[in-house]
Amino acid sequence: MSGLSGRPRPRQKWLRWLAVLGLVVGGGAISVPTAAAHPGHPGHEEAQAAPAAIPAGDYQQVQLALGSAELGEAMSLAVLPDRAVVHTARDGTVRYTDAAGNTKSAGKLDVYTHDEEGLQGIAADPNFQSNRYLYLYYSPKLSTPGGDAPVTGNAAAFEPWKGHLNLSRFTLKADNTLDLASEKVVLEVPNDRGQCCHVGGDIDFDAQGNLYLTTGDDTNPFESSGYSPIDERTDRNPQFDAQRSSGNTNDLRGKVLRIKPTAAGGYTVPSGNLFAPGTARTRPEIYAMGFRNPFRMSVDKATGIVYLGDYGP
Ligand SMILES: [Ca+2]
Repeated sequence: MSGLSGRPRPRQKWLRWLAVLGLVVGGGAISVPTAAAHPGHPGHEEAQAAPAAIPAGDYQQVQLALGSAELGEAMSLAVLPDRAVVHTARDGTVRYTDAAGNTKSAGKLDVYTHDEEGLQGIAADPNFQSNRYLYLYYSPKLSTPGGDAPVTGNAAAFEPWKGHLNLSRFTLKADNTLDLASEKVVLEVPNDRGQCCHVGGDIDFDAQGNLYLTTGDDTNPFESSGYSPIDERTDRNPQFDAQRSSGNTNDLRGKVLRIKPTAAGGYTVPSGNLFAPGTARTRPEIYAMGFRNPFRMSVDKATGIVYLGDYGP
């Protein structure tokens, strides 16, 4: 899974998500075994405790989709009111699996896919039944150069690699395909492209209709010997310093963001976030911060408690 490793390993991803597709529809709550090799952090794997056993009787596994033709490099999913499932693949494909297990492509976004970028999370609007809105988090193609960004250089050298991710709202048409022309970009998350890692990108709603989005620290952790990536060398690509993102109160990366989408396609900021609107050098969308790659998240509707999986040592 790209959230764990420096380089995507598609086969492992879809194998894992195959299991998740079944668990979600069968029982609601998800528990997925952790542990995959993390090449940048030797010993990390061994340090993890064995996961607690899941009482088998609490879960029902229903296979909905199988194999790369039906899942692609699977990333995330949302269950619709009629128990159909919409799911994303990193190459930009949104797939629709009906409750009987028939899968089809619902559309494809044109995405930038260097390292872990591409299409990430998907969520259905709380009023999906009436408005047919889906929210997607993805890297639009833009005019970013191909290949890797330079590791060292100056600001001018790094400038072409500035990009962003979109949190966008789309309408799912009556035939269960995505209306690409319906896109409303709700929120842009500026980032740096061409270097690994950590996009985050899970989306969920609480019972008040607030949207929660996780964002990764957009920082390469593989050249700091297992310590925090806080490289301050001035000729260094900024993507080796998480102080600019995860540790920055004025940046949307390495965070849980919490906003209230509006009917027009924008958003307002609900009260109770980390920084009151108007506070100098902060972003009011920030609900929690200091994360590395908060790759999976679920908001408990009854309590508002956010359950979060932040990958990393
Ligand atoms: Ca990056």
